[in-house]
Amino acid sequence: MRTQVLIIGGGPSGLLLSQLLAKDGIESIILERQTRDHVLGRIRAGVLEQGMVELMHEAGVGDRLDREGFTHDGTILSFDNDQVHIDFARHAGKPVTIYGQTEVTRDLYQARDASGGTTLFKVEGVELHGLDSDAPYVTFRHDGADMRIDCDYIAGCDGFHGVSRKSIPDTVRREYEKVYPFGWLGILSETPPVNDELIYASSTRGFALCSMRNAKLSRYYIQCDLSDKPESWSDTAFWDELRRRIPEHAADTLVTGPAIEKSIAPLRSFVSEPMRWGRLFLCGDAAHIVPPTGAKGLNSAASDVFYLHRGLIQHYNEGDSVGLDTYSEKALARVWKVERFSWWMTSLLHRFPEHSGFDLRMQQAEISYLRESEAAQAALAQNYVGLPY
Ligand code: FAS
Ligand code: PHB
Repeated sequence: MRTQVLIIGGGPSGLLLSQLLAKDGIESIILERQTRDHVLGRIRAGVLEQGMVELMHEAGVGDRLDREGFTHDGTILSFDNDQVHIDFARHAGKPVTIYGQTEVTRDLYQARDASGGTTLFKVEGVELHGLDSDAPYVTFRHDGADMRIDCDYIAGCDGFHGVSRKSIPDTVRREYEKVYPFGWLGILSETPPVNDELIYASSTRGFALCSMRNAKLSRYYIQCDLSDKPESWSDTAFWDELRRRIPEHAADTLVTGPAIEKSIAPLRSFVSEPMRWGRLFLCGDAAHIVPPTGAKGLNSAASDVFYLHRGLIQHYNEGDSVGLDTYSEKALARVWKVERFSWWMTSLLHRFPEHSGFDLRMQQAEISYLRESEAAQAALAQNYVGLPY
């Protein structure tokens, strides 16, 4: 088999890239390790930057997003019972859209089906070859058969645990990591959201987040110990702890119900440089991870896809490879700013076991400054809604 762009990974990065390329007549094949249902069963991100919304429209999958997505012009940060409203419209001139990653992935799979693109599921043993040549190819097993696909370029969209990043030689790769000493215990419940905007709650007991998927489906998180297990948290224990961490007005009106999904995500900051090696380009979680506090994981995957798509179009349509040659530098410039913001939001809002009294005072001073400074609120708003591509 042969294709122009071989995409490893059928998550949001790989799907969005394939759909944008297809719109421009460039052929791709997606290799996905799991089944489609497994991919669609993942409950992950919920907040889309305007840049991601625009890319979804460019990919021809913006209609349901427009109909069912919630536009938010602000968010609340609360500190015990104090709170600050961050006004996106006033400080950043654009909103964010609440639309679950599951729905993004569903829309993109449906579009890929309609465009007749090839996606091979349940592939095994993917290996990348010839990355530093002008004839790269991948080998893998599918339906019990050994397969090979030759291509012009390979997009490594296979997430943190994928094979692509590790195909870049250790002597070339530079990795930067910070692992946080806590996780997020998240639940999904068929209950009305407690507030019409998200609430990022910092309290002496730890962080909590009140989010949503639609008017009847809420998403809540509480900071938890890394040793915690979802099954060790009853629904009642979760709701009681959430109430202790969010502002009283929210705790008093919170509608609880059975958790239809309960999981714990570890938090880490991670970047692997470079994001290109020869004919391999890394996108999304394959190259970088952020703690979800800034809602940037999915959105930074989108900006990578934007840069790579533009570089490939420029190459194929104009024979100009400047976009591809500057991909890693451009993508990383934005990635590091997103890493900074996600680290800052996490450091501001969570309780750290190793924190001294001084560290606690620093958090409180940061919060007071945020509450009193329009400039500080504007900086948060501009980062949260999404820095320019
Ligand atoms: P993904 O990991 O989504 O997709 C990679 C795909 O590659 C997967 O389908 C995988 O099966 C496949 N794959 C892996 N190895 C392969 C191989 N060898 N061969 C073929 N296929 C292979 N972001 C937020 O903004 N907010 C959140 O609340 C949030 N919560 C998260 C919770 C969890 C548990 C995780 C893991 C991430 C969360 N994220 C969140 C980040 C998440 O949304 C990612 O940023 C987003 O999924 C990135 O998309 P991809 O880069 O496509 O990677
Ligand atoms: C979510 O709704 O899953 C969500 C929203 C905002 C975040 C993280 C997760 O910062």
